[in-house]
Amino acid sequence: MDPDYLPFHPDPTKPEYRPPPGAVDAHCHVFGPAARFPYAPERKYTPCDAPRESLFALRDHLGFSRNVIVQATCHGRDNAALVDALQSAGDRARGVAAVGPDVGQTELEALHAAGVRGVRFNFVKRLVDATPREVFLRIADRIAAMGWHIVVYFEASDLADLVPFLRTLPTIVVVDHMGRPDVAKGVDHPDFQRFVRLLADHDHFWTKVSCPERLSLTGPNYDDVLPFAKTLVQRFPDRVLWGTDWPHPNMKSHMPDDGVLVDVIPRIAPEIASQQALMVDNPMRLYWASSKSE
Ligand code: 0GY
Repeated sequence: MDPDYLPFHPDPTKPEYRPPPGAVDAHCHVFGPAARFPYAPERKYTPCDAPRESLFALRDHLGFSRNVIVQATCHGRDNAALVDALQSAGDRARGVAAVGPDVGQTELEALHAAGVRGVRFNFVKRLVDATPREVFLRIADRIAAMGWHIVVYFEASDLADLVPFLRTLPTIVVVDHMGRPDVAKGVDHPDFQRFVRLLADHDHFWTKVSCPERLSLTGPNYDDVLPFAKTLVQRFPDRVLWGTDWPHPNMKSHMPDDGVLVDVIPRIAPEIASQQALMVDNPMRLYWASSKSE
């Protein structure tokens, strides 16, 4: 399979907004390089290689201190590229892995030592074949015992069906990309309000106010996505995370300039206190509460 989406931006601008000291890019990926870390045979897309060196250079260029690297479906349950990046980053990265229900305890402990603090459950139909919910629950029990949390990725249209299941998960649950709202419907639409209610009713639900580039119908500067992110930052200031989503897998319409994405931050979190929570305090609490060896 040839790469089937746009390559990441070769030369992102320097953002005007300076993230606070210690800022965390809490959603990004490493892909390959395929020669060293081959993509999973069962993958639904083949990304462009996006090696750790490029991620760390972007981190420094954008003014961030740390990364949370999330296992993407194109690497399946082979977390080798993720672990390699975590080890090379020292204390400056944590990870979210993909594991099966029968993952060995030794493997879980090795992932923990590398800096993994969560697993991702992917429900997006274009990205994965469906996993039975009892399998997810078995994984959840395994990783809850490690003190990890669960990151979930789904489309807004699947939320109503998923809510009863999500409520049964035994750990903190972080929802990727605001639950992928249909921004054409507006924040007052019952679909987005259902998502807001999920967070309002359950304080172990968090979300990433990320991916304006995926959700926007208008493109940069992503004005149509701002009300969604602002609502969540305002209502749940201590349960929101922000990430670039570099290298933006499967983006076909446009490839975002990561500097422009960083300049969205003060528009969704206008106060210094909310920026500090979003960029530093929340991700540090979730991912850096323990050192790698604990
Ligand atoms: C993302 C987005 C996508 C892909 C994956 O696991 C993945 O393959 O997450 C996507 O296509 O929406 O969250 O970075």
